[in-house]
Amino acid sequence: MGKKDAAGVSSDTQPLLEKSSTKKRLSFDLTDHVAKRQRIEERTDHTRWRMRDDKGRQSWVYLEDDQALKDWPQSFADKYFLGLPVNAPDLPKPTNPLDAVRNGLEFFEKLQLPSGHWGCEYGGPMFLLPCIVIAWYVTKTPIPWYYATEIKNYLFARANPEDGGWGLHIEGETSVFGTSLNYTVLRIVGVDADHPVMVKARATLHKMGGATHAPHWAKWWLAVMGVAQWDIVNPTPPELWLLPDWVPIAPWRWWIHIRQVFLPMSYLWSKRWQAEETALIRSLRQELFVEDWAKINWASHRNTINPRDNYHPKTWVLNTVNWCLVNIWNPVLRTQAIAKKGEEWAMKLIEMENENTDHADLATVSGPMNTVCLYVKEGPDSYAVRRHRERAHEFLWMKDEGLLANGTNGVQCWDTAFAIQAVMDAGLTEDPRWRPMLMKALEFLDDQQIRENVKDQDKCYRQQRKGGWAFSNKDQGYAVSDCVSEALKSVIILQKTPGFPTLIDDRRIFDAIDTLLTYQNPSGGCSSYEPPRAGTWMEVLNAAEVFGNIMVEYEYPECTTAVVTALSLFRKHWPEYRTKEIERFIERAVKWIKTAQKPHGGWYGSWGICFTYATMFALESLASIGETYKNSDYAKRGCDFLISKQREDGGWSEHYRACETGEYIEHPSGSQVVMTAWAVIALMKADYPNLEHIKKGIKLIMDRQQSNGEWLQEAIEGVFNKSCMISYPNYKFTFTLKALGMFARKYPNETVV
Ligand code: LAN
Repeated sequence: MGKKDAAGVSSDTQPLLEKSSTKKRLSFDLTDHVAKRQRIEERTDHTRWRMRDDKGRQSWVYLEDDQALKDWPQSFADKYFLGLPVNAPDLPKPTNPLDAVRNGLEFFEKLQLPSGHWGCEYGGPMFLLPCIVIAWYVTKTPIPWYYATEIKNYLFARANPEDGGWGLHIEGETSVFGTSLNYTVLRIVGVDADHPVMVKARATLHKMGGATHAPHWAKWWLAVMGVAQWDIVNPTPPELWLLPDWVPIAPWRWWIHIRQVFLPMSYLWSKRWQAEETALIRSLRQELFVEDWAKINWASHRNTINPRDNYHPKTWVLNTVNWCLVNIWNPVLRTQAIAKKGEEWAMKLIEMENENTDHADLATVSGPMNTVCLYVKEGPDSYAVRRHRERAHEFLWMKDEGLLANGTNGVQCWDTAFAIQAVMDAGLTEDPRWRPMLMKALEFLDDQQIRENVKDQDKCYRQQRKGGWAFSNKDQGYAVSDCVSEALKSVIILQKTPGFPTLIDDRRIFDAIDTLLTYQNPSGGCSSYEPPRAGTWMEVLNAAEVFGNIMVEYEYPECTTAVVTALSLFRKHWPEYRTKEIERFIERAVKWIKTAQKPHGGWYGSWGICFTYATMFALESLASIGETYKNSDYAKRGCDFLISKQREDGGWSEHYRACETGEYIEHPSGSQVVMTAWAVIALMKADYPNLEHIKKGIKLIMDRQQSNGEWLQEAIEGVFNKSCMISYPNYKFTFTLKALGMFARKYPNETVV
């Protein structure tokens, strides 16, 4: 396709290396960069934005050219994402849950993108946009005016209305992490320091102690920019990568996200690389700190942190390790040769990651960091740097409030799998009305299945992935236990429905099963990307301060249940394949689910908020082996827990603080449709006998449905690492539809309205 936006920045996701004009177009002269002010406007024309779906690679394109505007009309989905009027027609008022499902599907179908998946914003965390924008700045990557403008608008819209700062995530309280980095972003995109928004944010930042009180990751970015000095950054020595594999703390054992972030961090820390000084950098040195910049004793602030940012204070063990690294290892023992060897191996691993993901990289932190590393190693115009620049677009999302960064390069496979399952739960897969939509979804999952393991997987410490699915798309290519499971279930469901073709043959289904079977931990539970490679004691080395449970993989009821249900469905259709192993897997997994139940009867959720989410999964696991309310104490206690949290209006409403504190906390804004859907699904799975409770929940979901079939966005739904929230906007469709559909099938004679 090769569409180009008007500013000449290609939104093409294919390599541009061969194209002769590319070099010229993307190379950028520093003097220009410094001298020219970033163009920034009040707003862009939202009718000019388009979501480009290139086989599941999403990027937003701004059409400045009037002819292009005519040639590429804005779709329903574009308008919906941008908050523009979509004029979806009013539908007949549903009188029963199944009609409500049909109305919901009428609307949701229109949001399916050309490649067959459902796209959505995947925002929430407020530290991701800074990673991208600072990486652009230090690598002298031009920022088109319409990006700059909408980044400004997004951050203005998301500034805390009271104190003007930004938090760790959109619903979180103001922190130094959020405020120091987003303030920096606004300055980079061209907002003046004396703009009232900046004056207010700066005052708040200063009240919190200024950027010397920022957590590790912010200090690292500011050091890369040269706004802070490297001595303020706790050590991240790349030579840790040289430790033999058997060493218990060797980084290959860490959770994939933390090791992939540590990797580029360690490379640049070792090089103490800093961006070329500009007027803006000099100015930020004055703006972000309370003290006179020239007099700051940087080393003395390595461990200074504002209490609001200190969710997981560093342990005395880590503090001791850091002290030894700073005072003994670095000055005395760390030879040039060791440092060089460490850097070289870190760079090799970064290059392998780039090759394995075609420079998309694992997620929105490591990707921009890797871009800077490549820029430092290879210079501004190398293929790797240019390809990273191109792929960065896939992490951005445009909406009514402006341009934000997504947590990953999309939610493609994950949401598509749930969309299919929602139709299945309502018993509508054979209805020809939905066949075209489902066919496209199946074709998408067919195209997105990962067909090979990564090259040299042991060398780069990757997990087997053949036959799996990633959360987003195959380019990113990191299989996750529950993403593989949900996609596999959806494929099996459709391919076993009369009228659907077998796009994925048995061998490829077996590949997925073979990979899934590698995910079980000794405890019986399943983790996310890999089985744990070290014990949870590794958390003593958690240096990030702002997150919990980040150092290693844990077992999760969500992931475990997804694998259990996928294996259960699989063995119904292929009872002969690895029968004994599957049986044993399920048995051990459900046993683990039982051990993870909390004394109050609920389960703690790590990826959705919070007990409501995980309890839904856990009760599904129990149901899959026939344990329900009437015959299982575990299931009964799970149901009683949920019932005890049901609100007067029939809904459920859990606040994200539950994830941080480990206690169920009510959301002050009242019942939420998504949580209500999770709770009623759970109760239905467990055959909860008192239907009145379920009916009240179902009625709430139906009452909240709009006349055009949609549901409106409510509070944030997802979480990671205990402290950071993340949006799953499609859950308001997929889980509501699933709950209504399940109800309609399970209790066909019950009336709700
Ligand atoms: C995700 C998103 C999907 C999520 C589920 C599939 C829902 C979950 O069941 C397993 C874990 C997984 C894959 C997951 C892990 C952590 C991610 C990638 C994220 C929450 C999206 C963003 C987050 C990532 C860590 C953000 C970058 C931040 C760092 C701390 C590195």
